[in-house]
Amino acid sequence: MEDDTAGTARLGDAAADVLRRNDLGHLTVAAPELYPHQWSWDTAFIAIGLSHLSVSRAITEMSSLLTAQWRRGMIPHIVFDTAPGYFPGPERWRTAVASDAPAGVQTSGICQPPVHSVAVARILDQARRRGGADRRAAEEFLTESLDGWLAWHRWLATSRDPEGSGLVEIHHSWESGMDNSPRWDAPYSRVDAGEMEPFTRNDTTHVTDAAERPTDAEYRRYIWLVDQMVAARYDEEAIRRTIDFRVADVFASALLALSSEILAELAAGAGRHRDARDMEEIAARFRSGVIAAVSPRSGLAQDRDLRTGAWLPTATIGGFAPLLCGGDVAVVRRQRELLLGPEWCGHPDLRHAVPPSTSPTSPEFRPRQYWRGPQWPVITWLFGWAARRRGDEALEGQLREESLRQLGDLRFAEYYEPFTGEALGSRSQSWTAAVALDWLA
Ligand code: 9YW
Repeated sequence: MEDDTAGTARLGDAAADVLRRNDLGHLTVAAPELYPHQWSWDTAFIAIGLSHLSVSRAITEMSSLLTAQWRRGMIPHIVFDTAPGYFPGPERWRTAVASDAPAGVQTSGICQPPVHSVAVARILDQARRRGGADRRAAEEFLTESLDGWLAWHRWLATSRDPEGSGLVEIHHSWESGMDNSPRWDAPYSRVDAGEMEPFTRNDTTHVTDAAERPTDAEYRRYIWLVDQMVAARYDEEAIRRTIDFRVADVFASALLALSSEILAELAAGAGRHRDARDMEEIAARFRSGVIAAVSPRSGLAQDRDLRTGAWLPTATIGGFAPLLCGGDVAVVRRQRELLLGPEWCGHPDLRHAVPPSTSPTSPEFRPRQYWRGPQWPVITWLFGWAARRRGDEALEGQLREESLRQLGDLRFAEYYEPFTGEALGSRSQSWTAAVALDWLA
């Protein structure tokens, strides 16, 4: 058997190789065939991985995402490159109907969770450790890009929470990053996709076992919502009045709280004290929103269907939002126990003790199907990173060790079957390789 050092070096080399192969120069595709474009939250994780290989390449990744920012502040969930074959592409998103879409670049018309300041801070840390030209480049990048990140957070805090509830409203499950999670089953059951322009999916030609992807019925609803947003010309108020899916997302809200806290630190470091205070306020508001959404019975945070007012109690990884943003010591303590307990990472049949996307004890759990059960390395990393930030090195260490064991198959899969450890979905997925590099650093 090879020793640990050789295994570690092999994993690091293989991960770096994935990022190199997926690199188009100005952006890294999320995955070689299935996702041949730039995705918003993938970019942040990819840049974190890249920062270990080249600080300047990591900066390029983040800058190229920012060039696609919409004029009111939204960072779009996809920035399209020229490769054909992804559906829905620009022709279905039709963002030219919007009044604030950027010129000269094609994007989708929705957003994804805000994790970008985590990447900016990580790049800066790495660059300061290296010093010299890297340090200068990263500090310059922070000065140049700060207004963009601030505008993004302000847009989320206003357009996506006009009433100041402390929860981010989403209009499509793609905005949560967890497309077909059972978190969204109840709200989707009220989305009645009617007559629509026909379409052909491409994803199932790349992932041969269609059972690992969302169903056709789910896709019809996904595209129905896209068409509804186009009809509303991507005007946020019009969308809120007309769209069939309006949900308060606790996981995105926790990430907004956490990222705003980090952005406040970055702004303060750059001498921008008023902006820092604004970000602290946003962090505090969304942290409270997340804590207020915790069910005293289950201990998990709940999303809320804003069309009916109903809380959504399904036991998914989204419920651990407080472990990302903190805000209540007792809630966090209980969640830590739950996460490590038999309904989650401590389930006796798991191959690797990392969080499944849905609890294996939940009736909605499906071990092979996308966000309905499989383990996603990027999510494991996020919980590990947040634990370390909170000072919980024991939790971080445990997640890191188990995650590295899982990634030792060198496939860099999009997601993994929790009981067998089988690689599922896309292989050579960029953000999976990126988190492997960061775990190893
Ligand atoms: C799709 C790129 C994206 C992720 C999402 C994930 C998936 C795209 O892939 O969505 O077409 O299904 O759900 O979180 O950003 O990796």
